[in-house]
Amino acid sequence: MNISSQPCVHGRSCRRIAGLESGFSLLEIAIVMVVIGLILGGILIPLSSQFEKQDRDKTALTLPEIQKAVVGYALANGRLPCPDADGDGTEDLAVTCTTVEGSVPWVDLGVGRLDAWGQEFTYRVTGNFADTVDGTGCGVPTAGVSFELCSNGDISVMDAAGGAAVANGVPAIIVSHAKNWATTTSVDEAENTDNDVNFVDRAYSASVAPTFDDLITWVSPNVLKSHMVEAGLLP
Ligand SMILES: [Ca+2]
Ligand SMILES: [Ca+2]
Ligand SMILES: [Ca+2]
Ligand SMILES: [Ca+2]
Repeated sequence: MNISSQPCVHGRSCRRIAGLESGFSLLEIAIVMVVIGLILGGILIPLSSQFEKQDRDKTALTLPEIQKAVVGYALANGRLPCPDADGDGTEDLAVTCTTVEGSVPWVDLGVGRLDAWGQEFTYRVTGNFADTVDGTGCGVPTAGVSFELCSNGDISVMDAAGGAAVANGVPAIIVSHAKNWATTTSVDEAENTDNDVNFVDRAYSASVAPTFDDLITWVSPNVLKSHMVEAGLLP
């Protein structure tokens, strides 16, 4: 900008201001970029948190539906469903379950296949609650029912890997591995992917190690048995 070509009532002041303008231009751009960065960060970070919350809320509503469907399946069939082992949504068994941990058999249960992040729910069951053998061997079996009032599940839920018990004797559990499915390095989340009877259910944490975003629900053995007794299926 040519200062002398600009109309100016106060010539000396204008020259000083114009000089400052050309000196500030780079600084101004930097400031504007920082401000835009702060504004975008201030918008996008809460926005992504909001989207994740929506996904978590949606999945948190689906889990109890699956839990109810598992109990309903037991009322209709006298046993818990086996997991789906081959990805077709139907349980896989021949007398005993093909695998005790796999996917929720969503076709048999009539529930949604995927969580809000597009991943199948993990489902684990105590094998002798889901086989076609009456009872579990703890008492006199009832014909047509795979478990008894004295039966206990083999799944344990803890508040951390190697931590305190949250629930014991659980016959069936359903897990959404949430946003970071299969990429976790958290020991508490690894406990939910290592295909054994121990699971962790604890508070969400995205920043403090070990992080945790899994969503979990399980079938209480006592709730299951009380439904079976109410339905006249167990004595
Ligand atoms: Ca199957
Ligand atoms: Ca059985
Ligand atoms: Ca997870
Ligand atoms: Ca485990």
